[in-house]
Amino acid sequence: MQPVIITAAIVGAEVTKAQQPNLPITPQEIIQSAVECHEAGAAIIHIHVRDAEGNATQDARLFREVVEGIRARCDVITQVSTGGAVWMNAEERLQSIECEPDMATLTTGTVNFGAGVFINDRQLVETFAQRLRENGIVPEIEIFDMGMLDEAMRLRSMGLITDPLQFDFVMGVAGGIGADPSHLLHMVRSLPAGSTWSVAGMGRHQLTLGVVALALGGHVRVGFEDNIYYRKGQLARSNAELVARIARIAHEMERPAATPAQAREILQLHRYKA
Ligand code: KMH
Ligand code: ZN
Repeated sequence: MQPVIITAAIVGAEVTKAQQPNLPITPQEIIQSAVECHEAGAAIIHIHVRDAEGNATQDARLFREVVEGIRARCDVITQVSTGGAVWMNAEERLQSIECEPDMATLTTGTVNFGAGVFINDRQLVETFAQRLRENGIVPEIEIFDMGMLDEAMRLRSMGLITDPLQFDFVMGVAGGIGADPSHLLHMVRSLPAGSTWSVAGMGRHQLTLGVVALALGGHVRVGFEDNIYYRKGQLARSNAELVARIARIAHEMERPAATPAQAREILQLHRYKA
């Protein structure tokens, strides 16, 4: 079986320190958490940043500080969020790619997001895809609902994204597709040949859908952005604790955690590099 690429989504835009006291907020805390996750088996760090008050921001300088700080300490793949938070406009959201990350997220449609709306109209999505392409940044296509897959196929036919495509199925967001393994199977079966995929299950589904992904040959995302608990009623001590658990289970299932170098090969990240 192929090694599993573990992505650690260590900050997010919505979780607060009040909910999870071990949430990394400052650049130094985020860098430290990224390094610990790398040591625990993560090959990709999905990055959001926070301002001095702990609020989500897409401040380019903060992203640069975090990405450069991570790169100074390990070779883990840096993947910045272009999603930001639901209250941000497109221009604000795109600032994150200025730090020349390895990858960035690309959500291909609008979805209800709890009480908010995560707006990704066609013009925004096409602009984001174009900007990633121009800057040699490999997109991870975030799928919050089934129709977003069709929109991704439209971008592919327009030449705005090219194979092999990497998808992340975000499942269990209030307003998006439910965290049902049968939905996951249906989406996986709809992918173009040669695509790679991971699953990000919300809350308790992080673990269960992660295990389903391991069995199906997919990759897995864990971390505080999607889930703050180790088990019901018990907060996780760190992002790395969640990474280490899925790495242990993966090892038992003959899916060793991919190194960043292996993940770069699997995702063909080198295709954009000179
Ligand atoms: N915070 C969500 C509204 C991404 O990182 O690209 C969007 C999000 C997706 O987190
Ligand atoms: Zn995110």
